Amino acid sequence: MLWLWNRRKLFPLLLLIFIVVGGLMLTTSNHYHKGSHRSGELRPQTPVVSDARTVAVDIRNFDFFPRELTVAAGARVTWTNRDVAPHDATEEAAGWSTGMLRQGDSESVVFDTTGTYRYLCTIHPTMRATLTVTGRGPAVDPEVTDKIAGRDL
Ligand SMILES: [Cu+2]
Repeated sequence: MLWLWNRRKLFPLLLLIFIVVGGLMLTTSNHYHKGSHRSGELRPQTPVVSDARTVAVDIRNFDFFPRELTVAAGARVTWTNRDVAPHDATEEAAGWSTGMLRQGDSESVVFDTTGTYRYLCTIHPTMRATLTVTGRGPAVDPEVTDKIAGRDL
């Protein structure tokens, strides 16, 4: 009789423990999954070529958009941080940098010298991108370029 009484009390308690532990495991794995974008596996992106005088690069989800950008010499490229986390865009050869950008901050760099610049975020070195400056601007519909860059999305 005593055993039966205990068992009846024990069952709801065990059920509660299962629910709490299961919920915690689910939450933990979910957080782990959300954090996986920092592991260096970046989603593929379409390279963007722009002949515009001013070109925008968005920083969001620990990534640069567009990650591969080609602009014409003399273009002003503006990086804007859309993340809560601070980011920067710094050339690997340390030739130029936006400096640290907090959420919503923007910084522009004017590129007069042709070449290919590889840059990264110094706090999150898995965030890497390439900027190519060409001598002449290729004929690209700026509206299409804007769509590819995600500014209309
Ligand atoms: Cu960063």
